[in-house]
Amino acid sequence: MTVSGRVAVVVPTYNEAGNLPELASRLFALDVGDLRLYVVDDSSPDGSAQVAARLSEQYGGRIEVISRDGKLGLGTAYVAGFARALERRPDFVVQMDADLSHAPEQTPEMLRKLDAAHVVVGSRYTAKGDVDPGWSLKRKFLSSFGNSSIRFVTGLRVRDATSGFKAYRADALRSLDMSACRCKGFGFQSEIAYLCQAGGYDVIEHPITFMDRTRGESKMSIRIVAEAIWKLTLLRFRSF
Ligand SMILES: Nc1nc2c(ncn2[C@@H]2O[C@H](COP(=O)(O)OP(=O)(O)O)[C@@H](O)[C@H]2O)c(=O)[nH]1
Ligand SMILES: [Mg+2]
Repeated sequence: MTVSGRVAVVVPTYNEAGNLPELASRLFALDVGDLRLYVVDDSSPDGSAQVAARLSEQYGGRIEVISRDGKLGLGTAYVAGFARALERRPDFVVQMDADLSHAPEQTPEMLRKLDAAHVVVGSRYTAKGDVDPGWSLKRKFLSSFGNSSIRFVTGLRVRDATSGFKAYRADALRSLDMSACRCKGFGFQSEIAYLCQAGGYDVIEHPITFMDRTRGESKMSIRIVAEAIWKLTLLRFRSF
């Protein structure tokens, strides 16, 4: 069943030139009526922005590239990308990673679930959700421990509190005050989930299997994780 309505997919990129062609081809093959892709690139040295611009020509201008001057972080990339995407008045907005860890094929089902909720989170930690079968026990433990710690400090009810794969009704996304977001890096994923919960929106989860990237490198670092936990703890105290 075709998903009708205008869908904006926002994807931040830093050195994802090798992943963008497959991402675009899988997204534009979906049974979604009107889909546009917004690539927010931070002057990637590997020329991701130029690759995105070439792909836009190939896909009839359905890709918009937002180029920033330097590596300013995933959180601020999303704030800029959402603002640009909302200018065109879409019905729905999707956020996902560029590295194909989030399967584009899950998007239509997540959009359909927006019939019954304001926000749908692609979740590893709900029934039938999973992580890459190649993950070691140690990595699984660290990921689920990190997730539980963040849920504990923030009071987030969503089981996958750090997921970067989400679909929003555009009106709900537009109403969030993202200027209040403190995390420049990946803590933004939890911070925006927190804004949705605090705003009283219905947030439901859709099971996904998170697959490791096969091209390029992760930008995750201890510094980024530490920033997330520290700032999310402050956020929790501010809200009292
Ligand atoms: N524009 C921008 N994108 C970023 C930045 N850091 C990470 N990304 C992108 O955010 C997504 C998730 O990052 P990734 O390194 O795969 O994180 P991981 O999956 O947690 O290891 C990918 O599409 C990255 O290219 C950044 O500073 N700026
Ligand atoms: Mg990744």
